[in-house]
Amino acid sequence: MFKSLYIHVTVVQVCNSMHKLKPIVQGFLSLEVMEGYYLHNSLLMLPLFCVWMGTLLLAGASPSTSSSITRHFHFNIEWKNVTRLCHTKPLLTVNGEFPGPTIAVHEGDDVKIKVTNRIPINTTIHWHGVKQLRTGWADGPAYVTQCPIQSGKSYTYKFKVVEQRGTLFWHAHLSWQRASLYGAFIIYPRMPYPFSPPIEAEIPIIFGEWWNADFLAMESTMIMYGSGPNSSDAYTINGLPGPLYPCSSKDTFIQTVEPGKTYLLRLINAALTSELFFSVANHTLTVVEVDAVYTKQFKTTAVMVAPGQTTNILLSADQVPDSSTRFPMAARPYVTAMVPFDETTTLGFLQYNGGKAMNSKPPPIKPCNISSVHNLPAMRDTPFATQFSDKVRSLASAQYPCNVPKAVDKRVITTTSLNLQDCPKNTTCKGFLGKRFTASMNNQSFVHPSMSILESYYRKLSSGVYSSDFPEKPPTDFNYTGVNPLNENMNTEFGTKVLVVPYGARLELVLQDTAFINVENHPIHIHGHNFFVVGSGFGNFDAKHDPAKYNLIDPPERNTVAVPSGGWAAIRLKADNPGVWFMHCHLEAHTTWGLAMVFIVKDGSKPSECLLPPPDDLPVC
Ligand SMILES: [Cu+2]
Repeated sequence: MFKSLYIHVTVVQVCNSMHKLKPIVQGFLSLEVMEGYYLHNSLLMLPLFCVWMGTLLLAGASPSTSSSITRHFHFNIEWKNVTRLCHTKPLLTVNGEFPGPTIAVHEGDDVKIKVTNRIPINTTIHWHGVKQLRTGWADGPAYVTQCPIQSGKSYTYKFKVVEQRGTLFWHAHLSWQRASLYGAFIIYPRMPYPFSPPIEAEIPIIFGEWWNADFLAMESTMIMYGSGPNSSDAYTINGLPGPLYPCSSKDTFIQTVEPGKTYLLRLINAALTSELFFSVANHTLTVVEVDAVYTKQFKTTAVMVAPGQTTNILLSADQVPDSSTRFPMAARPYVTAMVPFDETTTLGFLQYNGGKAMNSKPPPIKPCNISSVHNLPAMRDTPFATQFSDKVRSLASAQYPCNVPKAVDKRVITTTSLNLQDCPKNTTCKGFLGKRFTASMNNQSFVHPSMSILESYYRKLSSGVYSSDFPEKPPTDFNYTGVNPLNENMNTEFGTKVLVVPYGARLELVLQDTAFINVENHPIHIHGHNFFVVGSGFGNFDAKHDPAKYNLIDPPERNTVAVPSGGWAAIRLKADNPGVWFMHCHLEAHTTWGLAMVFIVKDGSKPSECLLPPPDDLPVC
């Protein structure tokens, strides 16, 4: 059950700059951890503290020394029977856990996660938001940066967490497997938090979805007939739907808190189909971080978190509970689509300690009162979602500067569209109007090749795998958000087109929603880089006037942007991570339909600006 964990300690000393550290002594420590788990507790912190103290002594007691450690984990991908809503079904899990185990590391750590595939189908795992500096081989999206891990095989993801701190998550990145294969990825900072109240405890709150039916079979049906996904049967908080669903009261998340203490809630939206609103009854929430980047603090009654996004909030247990000693917390969708939707609410509870003994049953909740009780915005409250997004600003302090590119080398404008494709002859199509649902960027519907794009790029075998001609603007100008959703809807082209940019290029990407089928909020996620959301708005992007209104002082730095429904978002990034990077909608059905693209960042001139060679155990197709 226990296996040895080797900690590789690099003792460093300060060079001229605070940031340039030079190794002077190397050593090894070992301790025991439970296989497949990382326990962030005093057992691990004690040796780390000792190493730190030793480092201080060796390096002349400089306060700026740090240590680098290798963290080992083992993920077994396996089926496990799980019951929710009185439905028992085999679920894909990591080590039999649902949600999967939390990965917790420190900023600067080397991470090695061995993933063993113990299921009869292919799989991969993605470390969502980890930049993977020069280590694209460990990023995870199937057929983009690696061939899948085949049944019975293992692959060890090796990477370093460089200058990132906060809440991220991991999830499967092949078909719809992430519906149950997900968990928190927490990076502890090397410096104290830049917010003041002492934190009593840190609580991951992972939102997910539950289908009574087999979601992988549902995906196969979607692909075969061009149809849409079935709505999920429940939303979940840490895998638990809560008492508003049939046969579900016992599966309710309850968090105990001490009156007067402050807690850090790490909100993660791992759901597949929905942006979500979240609130805690009677409590004000303080946002301090999004997508593992500190923000300016702001208070809010509720949070909007899109699939692929994370949000850290402070919650003070400063209210007086009634005789139930509990306050409900709730999440339900922020809906912009017109298609049928899971419009249910997942509920958990904040249990105040020191109140009377915990009830065995949660207090009765009247669904019709949820909105007033929990500060939850109405499901179509776009004004709230917009105001919330507009409040998110980078901290932009001396210690945590906002390095937004002030000028750009290239602007790429791309539509993010849903489309209807004419039904091919002699086939059955079950999308709207008897056609096939597709989705596209600049009218290109992304097709996964049958081998890894990164590998074919690295080995210069691109022929037949991808082409380097992703269009840098829409093929035709039209009134993107004003077209007739059905009459003017257009067929797309299918292919694997990539955008190639030189190392260090300062890019601006304008993501333009369209009205085809319906306008909709698309959470666009970029691999390998964070970006800055410098502008957004409703309607069509105006290249003449909108850039003048950009925020180039403290725009939010993120890995996933919720592009406004019927609007646009402009993001900037410095392409300083050589490799092949996926960019896609984090609404899973939209990615299945092709709302995705790939960009390649070429090597720079220095060795430190080049992609590392592939690892020996890289899976083969
Ligand atoms: Cu989308």
